[in-house]
This record gives sequence, structure tokens and C-alpha cells, in this order.
Amino acid sequence: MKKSILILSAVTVILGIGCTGKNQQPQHSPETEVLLQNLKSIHEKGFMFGHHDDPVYGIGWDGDRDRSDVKSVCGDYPAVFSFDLGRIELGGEKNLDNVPLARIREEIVAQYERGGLVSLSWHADNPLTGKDSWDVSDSTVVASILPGGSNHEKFIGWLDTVAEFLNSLTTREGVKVPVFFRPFHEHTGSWFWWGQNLCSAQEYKELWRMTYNRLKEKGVNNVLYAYSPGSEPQDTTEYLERYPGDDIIDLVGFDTYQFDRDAYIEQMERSLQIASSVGATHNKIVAVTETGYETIPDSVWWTQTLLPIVEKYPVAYVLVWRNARERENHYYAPYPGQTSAEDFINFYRNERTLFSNDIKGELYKK
Ligand code: BMA
Repeated sequence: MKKSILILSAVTVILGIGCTGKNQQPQHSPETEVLLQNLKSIHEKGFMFGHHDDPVYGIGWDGDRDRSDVKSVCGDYPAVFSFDLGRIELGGEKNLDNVPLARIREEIVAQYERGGLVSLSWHADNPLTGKDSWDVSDSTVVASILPGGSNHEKFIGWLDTVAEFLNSLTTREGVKVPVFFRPFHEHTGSWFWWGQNLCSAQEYKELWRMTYNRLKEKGVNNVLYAYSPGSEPQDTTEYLERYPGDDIIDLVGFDTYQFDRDAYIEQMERSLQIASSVGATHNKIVAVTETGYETIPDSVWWTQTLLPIVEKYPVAYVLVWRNARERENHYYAPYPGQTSAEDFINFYRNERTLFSNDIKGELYKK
């Protein structure tokens, strides 16, 4: 290399460092940025179907390889998988639903390699009481983990465990796999320690910013962030009351489940209108981050309830909750022989629903 080129390169490097600074690392790895951009237009093709814990257990099986209740019914994997990091903060080998974290890591990489998407929620234990995330006996938990609080250092340690896991999601070629992180979800209800009546809007936003900053400091650049209240908000103002900010959030969604059909349709329509409107004005991806009808007793639920609602909105994905193998009657996706299995095949065949094979090459194309 010529001396002048060498000097020029050295100047560029110095200037480069000067401009970006230590805390100004690019927010997203190249693959993450590509995914973010592609997800913004995926709704033009249709909406992706997702299922929580899909490839790690199902009805009558646990831990098998290359298995999924959804695939057993329709022949293809969901385009989206979600997993939960709950209890990772305690340093054990399994999450709160007894799934080995090493297996989750493997499945995240495999899902990326087949062109699919992953979202991670975090049912973190209560850092003040030591009980689970549903322990709402004390309303000072969030305050106690913010800077100056008695559990601040402890919670920073928890975030570091999460960061370590996120940083470890690499392919054999060394690519860090982009994933969604969806912590502190359903915060407009009051059943988690970070819920509506358990902290102020200010504290909730600080919790997010602290989390975001710490993960960034730890070098996490393969994460997109999902904001995921319940269906309580009645309008965009209520929806945005605890919104952490456009600089943090990449996806606006919501969680809601069917108990009564009419109430469900109403909640879905309202929440979809709100999320779509916020998505449009804030330039964010829109998704139904959790939904479902436990045990799907309605044999035409997929094509007569879910599909007609969702297809009207610019939604990137719709995700149903897990098919528990350890808890009776706690499943949200069909398995062979299940009441709604046939209807699910029609849902799968509909051109607006996107499964793994439909999005191959779509999400990560430059
Ligand atoms: C809930 C239930 C629980 C589970 C938790 C985290 O909705 O499915 O059984 O532990 O999610 O996955």
C-alpha cells in the first residue's frame, strides 16, 4: 500500500471514530437493518403466521427434532416463531416453561437459516420479591430497579444475561441473527410487575430506556424492539401513553385473546385500527404480537374469525400462543385431528397467509 493511501486511511479511521464515537455504534447490524426495511412492506404480500415455542414441543411430544404441530397439520413451519427468555436472568439452563435455552438458541439460528423470523418475550421474575413475573404484590418493583433503586445493580446484571444470550445468536459463518425483543409486554393490564397500576408512565418509559441503553452498551445490534400493550387502549393517545419513543421502538403491536367471539372481534378491530394508525404515522411495523383462542373449539375459527379481521390491515405477522405439553387444554394452534385442523389447512392455503416457504428469500434480501 502506498504511503499516501496509508495516511489517508489512517485519517479516515480517526475521523470515522471521531464521528461515530463510542456510544454512536450503528444501532443495527447490516442484516438487522435489511430485515427492518423488508418487514415494513411484507404486508403487501400478506401476513405471516407465527406460533410460540412451535419447534420445541407440542401436544403429545416434547423436545423432538424437526417437529411442529403446525407443520404436522399443514406441511410447513410458521414464518414466525416466538420464544420466552423468562428465568434466563437466574442463570439456569432452562426457561420458565422448561425449554433448554441452548435449544432455543439452536432453533433461532435454524429459523433464520430457513428465512424466517423470531420474536423473544421475557417473563422476567419479580426482582424485588423473587417470585414470578405475575407477582404484583408490591408496586415499587419498577422504581426499585431504576437508577438509584435498591435493585438497580441486580437488574443490570439480569440485562447483561439477556445481552449475552442475544449476542450469542450466531450462525456458523458468524452472522448475528436478527430477532425481535418484546419485553415488558401487556403493560396496559396490571398482571405483571411492570403493569399499568404497578408503575407510572414515566417509570415504565425509563425502564425501557434503561434496557435499551444497557443492551446497546453490551454490543447488542441484532435486535428490533416490539411495543406490545394489551387491548385495553381505546385510542391512539391511550396506546401511546407509555410508548418509549420512536428511537427505541421498531414494531407496534398488541396482545389479545378470544373468550367471547363478539368481544374479540371488537377488540381486534379497535386494536388493529390503533396499531395501524400509529404504525403509519410513526413509520413502524404492525403486528398482532399474541393472540388465539384456547383449545380452538370453533372448527372454522381460522378462516371465519381470524382471517377476515386481520386481512383488512397492514399487518406483518399474527402470532398464536403455545401448545403446552405439560398443561391440559392450553393450546392455540391445531395438531393432527384437532377440531380446527381442516380449517387451518384452508387458512394456510389462503394467499394472504404467509408460512415459512412463502417468505423464503423475502426477509433478508438486500
Ligand atoms: C402464559 C402461559 C404460561 C406460560 C407463560 C410464559 O401465557 O402459557 O403457562 O408459562 O405464558 O410462556
